[in-house]
Amino acid sequence: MQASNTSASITLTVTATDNQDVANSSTNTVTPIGPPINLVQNGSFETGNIEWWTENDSKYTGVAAGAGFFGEYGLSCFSISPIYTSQTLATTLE
Ligand SMILES: [Ca+2]
Repeated sequence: MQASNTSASITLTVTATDNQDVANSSTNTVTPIGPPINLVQNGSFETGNIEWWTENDSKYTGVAAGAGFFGEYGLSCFSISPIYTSQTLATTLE
């Protein structure tokens, strides 16, 4: 995934390659209205805990130092069963 950000818009390009090495990509540009708002609370787990997130099975998920892709902390998951963490985002349609 590539992302570029200007003051007026954000462009994301996602490229996926299948097991036959056939690549396909899609690009989308969005233009935010109003000041940026962080809809996801604790989205990078930098509180060092699972605060704001709901786990379907907390035995297999947690927040660990050094596991972060961004920052110090990241979500740690270890299970072969389907597990998830989720968060309900408050949005308003205009
Ligand atoms: Ca993080």
